[in-house]
Amino acid sequence: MNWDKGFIQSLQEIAYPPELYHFDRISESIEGGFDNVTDADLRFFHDQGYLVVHGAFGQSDIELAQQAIDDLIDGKYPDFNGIQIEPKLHKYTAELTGDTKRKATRKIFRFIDYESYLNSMFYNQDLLQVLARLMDDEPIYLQDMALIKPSDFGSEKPWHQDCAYFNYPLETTVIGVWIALDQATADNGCMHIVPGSHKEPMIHFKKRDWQICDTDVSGENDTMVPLEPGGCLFFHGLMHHGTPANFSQDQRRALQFHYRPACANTITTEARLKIFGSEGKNAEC
Ligand SMILES: O=C(O)CCC(=O)C(=O)O
Repeated sequence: MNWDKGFIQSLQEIAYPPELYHFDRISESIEGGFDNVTDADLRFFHDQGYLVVHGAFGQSDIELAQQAIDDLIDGKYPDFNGIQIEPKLHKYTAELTGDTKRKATRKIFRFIDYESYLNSMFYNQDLLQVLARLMDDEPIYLQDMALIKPSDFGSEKPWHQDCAYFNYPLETTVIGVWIALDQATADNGCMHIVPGSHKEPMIHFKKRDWQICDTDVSGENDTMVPLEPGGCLFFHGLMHHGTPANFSQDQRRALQFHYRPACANTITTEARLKIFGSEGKNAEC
């Protein structure tokens, strides 16, 4: 494969209506890291479904996490197989090595049992304390991922709710924590959310992904969450969110950790699909 201009351009087709993402609103946020989270911020989270904390992790954390991601992609842990390549480049997977593999990786999942620094970030005591205050319970592991939006051709993650993928009753405070490892901007696919939407479960359809139908997205309330490296977004598992494509020259790496309250009960997959996909996962819109 030849990464020339023509090849990159061939990967830049926009597969969704451009009006699906708005770029004029920016989220509320607080400065000063986890220590500065007040009770009023907890109330804000429960009302709006999110909380943005700048300066949650420091420069050395970020550098170590970036190195850990490179190590995972480069194959430092021979038994680890949680790398997902950007869908547009699947057919070239066997040819990707070294820098091209780093450039083409879209997602890394279930790494905290392999990578000790990322494990220590998942279980960071200050982070867990904020989660415990938000949940009023002990936060328990649910999922760990690194979400990479490659420069030049990183694809969209359509609007969805994470709880549509988890078997918990609707009243469970599942929380996602999205930690920027690069500057996340309007141009390179920062997170977009709809504040307050965590009170509304939506039917998901099979379209570009398992997602909220494009015509059901509340575009006018779309709010961007730009972050500096080390900034962190807490978001409720029912928050409507998505990220547009990245055709900029800047890669956008992030960690996304999910936690559930210790007391959470589970529901069956069938019960979950009754809520989030009445026709099951295969209905199209
Ligand atoms: O980081 C992104 O691009 C968004 C990913 C996301 O929302 C998800 O995987 O649930």
